[in-house]
Amino acid sequence: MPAESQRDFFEEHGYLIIDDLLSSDELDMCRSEIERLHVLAADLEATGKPEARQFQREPHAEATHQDDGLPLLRKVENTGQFSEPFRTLSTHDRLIPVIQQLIGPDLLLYRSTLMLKPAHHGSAHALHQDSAYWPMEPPTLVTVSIALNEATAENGCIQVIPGSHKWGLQEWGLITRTDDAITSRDDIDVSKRIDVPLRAGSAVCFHSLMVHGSGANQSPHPRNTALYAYFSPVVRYAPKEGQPTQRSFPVIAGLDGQAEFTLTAS
Ligand SMILES: O=C(O)CCC(=O)C(=O)O
Repeated sequence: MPAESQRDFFEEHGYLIIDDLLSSDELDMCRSEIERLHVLAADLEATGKPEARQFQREPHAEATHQDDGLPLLRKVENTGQFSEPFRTLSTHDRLIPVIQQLIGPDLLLYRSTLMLKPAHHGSAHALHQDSAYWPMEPPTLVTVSIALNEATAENGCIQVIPGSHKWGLQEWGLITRTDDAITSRDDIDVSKRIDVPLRAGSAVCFHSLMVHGSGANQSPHPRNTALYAYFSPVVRYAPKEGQPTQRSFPVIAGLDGQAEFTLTAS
């Protein structure tokens, strides 16, 4: 799709698919890095290091460990801190021009996360808007979720309600993550929800007001994704009471090539 049509599609529907973003070599590298991060999680836990908190265990699995003895994880936050390959992936040269088309040339990174759904275990993620939880205004961030394995309805691919980024910011409460969670709200027409299946290496970008979630993994295949949220420096940091008044974010593009940019609450 030409760049201009990509932007039009995103503005109309709130999401955009990028087919075949990663090569098979890049996918292999991501998969071995995920294995290394599981080993690291086990080490950090065993030695009681505070960084272990960035590695979240799958909350609804009966087992605590995979068959190979490594912890059953559902999420790794701030991957750039622990992993050079996942830090580099946030600057991928086929991805960044697409994000720049959507929100402009200067890009900061709000979040870098691995969302892991182990085979048979990965729990669902109830519908929500990311901006309901993020202290950033206006709510115009863009997240990309890169499929590191094939993502299907059976293994819990992303689900979206197309056009819901135009609903405005709403309250969603605590995000339910049980096996069958769809939404904790009774006023949402879930019949409009669609699955976004992706080939391994393809990606979906979505607006931070897009209503989205994901199903449980009921399949024998893992569903692992690398998730990055970007924003333009027109977005302000608006912390809630008790949160720090300043926060620094990695610069991904523009802003005179500086490594980090610090935002202060106004
Ligand atoms: O990747 C998923 O399963 C859902 C992720 C998600 O909705 C989020 O982190 O906001």
